[in-house]
Amino acid sequence: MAENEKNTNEPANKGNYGADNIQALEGLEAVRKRPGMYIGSTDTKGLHHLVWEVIDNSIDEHLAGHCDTIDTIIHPDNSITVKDNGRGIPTGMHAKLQKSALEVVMTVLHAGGKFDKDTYKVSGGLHGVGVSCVNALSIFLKAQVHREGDIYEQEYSKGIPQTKVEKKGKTDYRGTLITFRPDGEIFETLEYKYAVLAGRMKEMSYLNKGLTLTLTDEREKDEEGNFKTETFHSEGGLVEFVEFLDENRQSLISSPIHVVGKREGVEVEVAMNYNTSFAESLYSFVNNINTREGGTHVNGFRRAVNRVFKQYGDDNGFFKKLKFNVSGEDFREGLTAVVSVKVPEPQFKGQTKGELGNSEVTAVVSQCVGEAIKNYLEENPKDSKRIIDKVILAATARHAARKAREMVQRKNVLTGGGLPGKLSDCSSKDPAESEIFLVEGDSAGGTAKQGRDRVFQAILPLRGKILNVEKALEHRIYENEEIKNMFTALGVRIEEGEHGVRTLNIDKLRYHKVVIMCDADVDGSHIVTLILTFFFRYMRPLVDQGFIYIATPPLYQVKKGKNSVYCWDEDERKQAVGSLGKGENDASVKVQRYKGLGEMNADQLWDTTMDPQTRILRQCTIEDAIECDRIFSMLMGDEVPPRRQFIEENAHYANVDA
Ligand code: 0RA
Repeated sequence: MAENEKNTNEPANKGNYGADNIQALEGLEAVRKRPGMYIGSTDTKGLHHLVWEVIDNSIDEHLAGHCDTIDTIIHPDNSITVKDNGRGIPTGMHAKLQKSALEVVMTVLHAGGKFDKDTYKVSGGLHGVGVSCVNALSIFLKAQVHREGDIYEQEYSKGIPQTKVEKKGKTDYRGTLITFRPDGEIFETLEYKYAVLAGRMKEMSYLNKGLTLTLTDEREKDEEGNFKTETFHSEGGLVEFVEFLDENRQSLISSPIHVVGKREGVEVEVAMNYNTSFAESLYSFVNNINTREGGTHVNGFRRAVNRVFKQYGDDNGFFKKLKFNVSGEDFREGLTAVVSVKVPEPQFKGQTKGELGNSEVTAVVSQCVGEAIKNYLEENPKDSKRIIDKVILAATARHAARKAREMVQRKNVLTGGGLPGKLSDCSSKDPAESEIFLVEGDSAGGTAKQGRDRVFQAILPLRGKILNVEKALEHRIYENEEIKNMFTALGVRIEEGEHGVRTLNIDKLRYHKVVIMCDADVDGSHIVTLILTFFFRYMRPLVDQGFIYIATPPLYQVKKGKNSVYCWDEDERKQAVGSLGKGENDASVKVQRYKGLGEMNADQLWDTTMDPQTRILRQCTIEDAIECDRIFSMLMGDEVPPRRQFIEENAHYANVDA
């Protein structure tokens, strides 16, 4: 570092000090004026982004070979500490700016951290804006550096130093600790979500094998008074990642196919597995950043998979009996893969910058993956045949599915968007104010129809248990009456693009609230899960955009004379029994356990569950997509033991209904 400081080539110029200082302030002012430009948004996503910005600097230290542990703590006031055992942010005098390098790193926009250009910055948040942005957006930040036996500290508020860089004593430790509290003037919410942080850390541990990440939540204590804490570490990297993703699925092959390669300065690592399910789970990363919308690296991967498997099947005559061609998408069913590339200068595209744009990456990935799969197929004929058999099954089913899907969608178009007969639509045509209730059973559907506000609330009754899409071939899904009704009522359609990639077109979505309303019992929960599985696998954008909700009917009505109270849980019931009567043994107090929506009349259903003024709607959001994927595959897939265990650990209704 010392060398780099001298390397700035410019004489120390005291006259510039003021000007540089002003520049630094202007930079941070810009961040505070337009935080969205720097961290994406000021909602919960932006809030969490601050943590990734800080951790990314520590990951850089890991990638440079100087750091193996990163500890993150959520403090009770939702401030965050990130501690690493890297080299420590340099504290010496920055020749050009005439102040401590620590202050420069923390206050100058884009100073980033590394002044040396030898190592390209491989990690880095989506925006890669650096820790000075976090500083600018924090009401309080303290940087503590343990370096060469000394502790240094500086504090800031809104990015402005509140103290000098001060020596705080001696240390045997080496590393950096950053503690920050996000500014309430900037962020819409200040509450950190453990699951969001843990999910991403788990992901990072697989992407950076050998690195240990810990997460501690000081807001939550267990019975023994210990804080909630988890450690994330993987020695197996991507192979372990894929095994984890497929833990609850049945594998077709003995172990994942692993690809490691480097070409034209681009590092490629892929692990892939085939399982007996019908879903594809593909996660892609560029420089450790999750590229949700894929991009050139994913295209290269698909190209290789399609080309090499197709060639292998053709060469061995496996496809001879088929009356139609296998196509790209047939290689996707039951595929679980993680594609990770390291690109020196990544270009991100798309609405959310979640798509890699660098065109040269396609060929690089395609070649690396192609070679590796080819070798694998030659060396593992038994596993290869199993994959090919699965592909043939997929191709056959696809043929049927396309016809079925076209039928649903064509009917839709021909009849001018004819709505399902079972739908009681609302009169409003404004999707933003319209709601649709998906109601379990015709009888509850009838009650809901009477109870609703017909101006903006539509009712679609669903017959009992809808199809389990996790276990069904795709064409069965489009043949299913309840699912067809949902497509037509919602006004959404599936479109097929390159490589058979399906996207959901929601331009004509007719309601911005899609409310799943089921009985408050075990069967009802099962139906909610079935419907959510369907939305997660086939209408994912509706979940991502926050259009999916779950209604919460009350569990009890507690009544004494003319007074009555609805209760949503056991505690509320106890309280109501206490406040209305003389406690549990008071016989004039009546407790009704509502097991089904059908036990309520239309007025009660409106008052408790449908009236926007009083109801409780739970919005479905995805905090951790990977965990979600695993849980759906576990709840709805073939493997029974993990499901039984999950239910035993999580069953809430068991007590109530026992
Ligand atoms: C600048 C230069 C060097 C390391 C860092 C910054 C650095 C930044 C952060 C942020 C969080 N943890 C960090 N650890 C290190 C290189 C230091 C050297 O050459 O000694």
